[in-house]
Amino acid sequence: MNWPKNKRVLALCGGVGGAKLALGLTQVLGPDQLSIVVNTADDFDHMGLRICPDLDTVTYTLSGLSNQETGWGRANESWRCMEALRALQGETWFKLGDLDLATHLYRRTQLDKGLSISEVTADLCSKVGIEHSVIPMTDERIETEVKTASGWIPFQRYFVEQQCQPVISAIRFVGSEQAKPSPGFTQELANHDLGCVIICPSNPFLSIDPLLSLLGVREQLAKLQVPVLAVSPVIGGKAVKGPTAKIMQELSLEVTGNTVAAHYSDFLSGFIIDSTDAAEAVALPSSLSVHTCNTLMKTLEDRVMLANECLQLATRMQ
Ligand code: FO1
Repeated sequence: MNWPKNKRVLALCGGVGGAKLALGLTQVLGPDQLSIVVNTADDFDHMGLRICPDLDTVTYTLSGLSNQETGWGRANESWRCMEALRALQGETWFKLGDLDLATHLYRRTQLDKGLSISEVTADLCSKVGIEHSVIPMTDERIETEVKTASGWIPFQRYFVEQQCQPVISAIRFVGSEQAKPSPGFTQELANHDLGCVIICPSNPFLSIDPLLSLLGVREQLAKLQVPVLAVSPVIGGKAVKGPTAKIMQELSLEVTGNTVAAHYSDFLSGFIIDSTDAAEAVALPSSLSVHTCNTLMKTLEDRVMLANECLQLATRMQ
């Protein structure tokens, strides 16, 4: 797929699922054709560090440093610090590998010098050889909380400590009411060379909604005159990874791609669903350009293929 050299693609992504398609896009688009805006609402303060899981997942994935099994953290990791911390009865519920700790310690020192999350992310990306722009959605603090029977709890306590067990009845992004998109995100949305927006197959409610909750983002996406595509994170009534399906059920939503398309209906113009869900296409709004293909990304080739399918759909829609 030869995407026009002078047209930019803006990818919106969360953690593991989104990072896979982001990697595929970096294989077919040059650094001046692609920017990736990443969710930061999973970020939290932990033992004096500022943990940015989705930014680190994308950075490690694009630089080939990521742990392929878990999708987060680094490959060839060791856990000596966690073992020593456990001996001290310190907090070990959130596993920080020895190599991963370097990222967190370095980020801490840079933030303490007054750099923004955007500046630190650009620095970290250049240090690991990433040429594409990886842009935090905002430089302000937004933190996802989920409402459970025991009240509102921080996202990582739900996701990691409680392994997504609690039933949730609501999700909120503390701090997002007045939070602005980061300078990089704002610039990409306003870029005259923007050719299309691709919403990666991340959890719409936990990973994409925080981006959409930032001041003016939904409105700007709705005004764009270029294709705004999403890849469904639901295949065959199940989510590929993580609590997407469970959350949809708990929010009394049907676990189908149609629910995802409806969730983005105010700005979506293209939708990609898996071939096994082709029958669902008839129930999608006729205003949507729908494409079916393999959306399950097991290999790098799958990631590249899906990236090309997205760009081909965007090209057909122009
Ligand atoms: N996920 C877990 O399930 N258990 C962990 O101990 C854990 C540690 C961790 C450390 C650094 C990091 O960047 C991510 C980590 N994750 C862990 C994943 C993380 O909670 C999720 O990737 C996102 O927050 C959800 O997208």
